[in-house]
Amino acid sequence: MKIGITCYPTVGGSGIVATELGLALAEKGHEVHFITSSLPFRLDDSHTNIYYHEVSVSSYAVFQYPPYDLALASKMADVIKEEKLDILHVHYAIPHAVSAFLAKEMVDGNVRIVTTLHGTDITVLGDDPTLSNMIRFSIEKSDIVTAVSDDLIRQTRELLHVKKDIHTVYNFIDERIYHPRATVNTKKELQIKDEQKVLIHISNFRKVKRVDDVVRVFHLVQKEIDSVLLLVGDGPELPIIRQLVKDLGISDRVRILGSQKRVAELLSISDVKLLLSSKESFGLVLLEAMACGVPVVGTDIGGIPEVIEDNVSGFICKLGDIEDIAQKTVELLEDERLHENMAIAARKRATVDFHKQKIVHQYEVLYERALHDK
Ligand code: GMT
Repeated sequence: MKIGITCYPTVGGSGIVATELGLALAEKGHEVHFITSSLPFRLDDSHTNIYYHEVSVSSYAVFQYPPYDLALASKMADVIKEEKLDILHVHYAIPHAVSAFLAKEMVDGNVRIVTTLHGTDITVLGDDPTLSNMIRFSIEKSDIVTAVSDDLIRQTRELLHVKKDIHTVYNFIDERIYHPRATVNTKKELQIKDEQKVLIHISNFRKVKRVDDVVRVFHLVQKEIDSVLLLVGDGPELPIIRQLVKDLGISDRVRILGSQKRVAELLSISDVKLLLSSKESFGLVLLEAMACGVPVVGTDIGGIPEVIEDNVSGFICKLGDIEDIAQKTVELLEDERLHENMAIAARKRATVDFHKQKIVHQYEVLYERALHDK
């Protein structure tokens, strides 16, 4: 098939999943055309069957806001026509599914639109009265709609009253990157003693990630267990988190590492990963940790309980229940046998239930269906 992919090309989970999907489809022999504002993270020109079409926006004095969505629609229509695309797979309803709808109109309907919902477009924007009708419209007008968890489908129906069929297609990771790595010097380099346990949190430090809860949990854990917390990523809450770490007097035990490319290496020295978000449609970082053999502790919200099997590959805790989360984390770190069993179960879950080829095949089946239902 000839498949166009549009996503936010930045480092976020949706961009990673869209890029990995494109790469996997190209490896299977499909022709893949990325139509994005810049080269997606992890994509370069060394891949067979992959093409990149950059969307550029003209800025004229009359435009108070440069019309990216229209430039994208126009570029999509050009690529559909020139490259004879069968499928245009857009990640995020706003603005990508809307631009795709316009592009499809411009080419007289000669393409099928597949829209994947990743979360923020529904759980945050779906509540915004200036956008909710547009989001619903773009979903209803797509030929096939997928979401990254059952919970996201539930929320889409609840918030937007969408009637259309939505298929759950879970996220996946590239096992060639995420697997337990041999790490000889990493602990030493980060001034962590061999015997110290390592907790890790990775996110974009938005309010919904509740990184303050992570720090408060660690504050309790380190009283019981000799341990260090790695904070990986950057975002608006980081200054507040830095201050909290100082106020709690744990600066010597917290390593604030900013954005890092060597995530698999950092996960490989970690004993537990915490994701305590208040909104999380899937939690790709959980899968990354699990694939590296790291048990995970997450909150009982969104798609997190669909990723972590409670008491098997990690623990599911009540949102904001700092004491219970700390107690479960201590239990996991103290009980070697429990930790080993959970590490094995976590890796198995990530690499079997969320196996890349299995998920990529699910998308292929949906593409076929979209073409068949023409
Ligand atoms: O979590 C974010 O803030 C980034 C956002 C994105 O656009 O990548 O993540 C969303 O999509 C990911 C990939 O499907 C999911 O793993 C994340 O759970 C989801 N984030 C939220 O729902 C908050």
